Amino acid sequence: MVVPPSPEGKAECWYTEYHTADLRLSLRVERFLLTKRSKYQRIDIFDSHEMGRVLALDSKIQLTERDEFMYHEMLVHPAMLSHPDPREVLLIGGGDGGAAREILKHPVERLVHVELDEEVVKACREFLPSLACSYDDPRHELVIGEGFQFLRRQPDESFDVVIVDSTDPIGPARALFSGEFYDEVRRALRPGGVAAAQGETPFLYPDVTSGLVRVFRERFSSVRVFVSFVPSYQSGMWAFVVGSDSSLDLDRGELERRMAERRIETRFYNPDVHLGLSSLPNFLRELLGS
Ligand code: AG3
Repeated sequence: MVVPPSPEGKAECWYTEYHTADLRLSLRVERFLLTKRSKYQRIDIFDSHEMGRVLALDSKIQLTERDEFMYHEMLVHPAMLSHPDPREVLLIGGGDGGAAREILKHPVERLVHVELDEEVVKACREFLPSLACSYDDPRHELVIGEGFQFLRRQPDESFDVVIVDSTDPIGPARALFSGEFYDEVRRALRPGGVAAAQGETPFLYPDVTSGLVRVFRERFSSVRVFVSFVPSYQSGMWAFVVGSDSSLDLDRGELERRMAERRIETRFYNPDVHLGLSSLPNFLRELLGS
């Protein structure tokens, strides 16, 4: 294969992810650090020039060091701050550790973290220490296994918050977008509990986002959709869904008070972002019917 030279005349290596048959994103690679096949998937970790270190699973970019805070903070803090006193939290997926890192910024007593693929945890502990930094925290209990099965074995009302940090709804992660799965999530939540999940891109895959929102609305009396930015994901526009049977209508003052009380420090999230990004643009009001 002939590698075309870069504008500076150097050989180039690009990592390309297809977002649709007609749209793709490419990152110029500095060097590959890990390429392996686990029992479940192919794991790639590489350094890119523009976005820092990257984790990809089955050729789908899961995170880049440069923009992961925009994803993990929006997955975790709207849900955690919507609960007045989250003590026991369940995290499903997110073996890279980014969501766990954000959850443990809150004064929780216990985080039960269920991840399918031990090899992802191992790889991220070695190559992505800024994400996989809470595995040694005594509050962080890692369980290697399947999230759905784990939930089925949980007694009712075990957790204050359940957060789902899944891959795209392909293969084993498809179940994590289903009504049956959220029946279990709901059962595992204590009264006033809060559930949150990543909702994919409503710009490119509107049916996936609206399907997940429907699943939440059928199960929780209060549902909020946050639409944020993650430049390295498909289209850059990303949804996060939060549901509860308690009101999710917190005002700025209450969010600020909770954030200050818990001494949460963030780079992306703040109460104004919380309120602004849960106000949907018109094309999404039409899609999601709100
Ligand atoms: N999980 C959602 C990533 C989806 C990106 N999809 C893609 N590139 N095709 C991210 C997990 C990070 N903890």
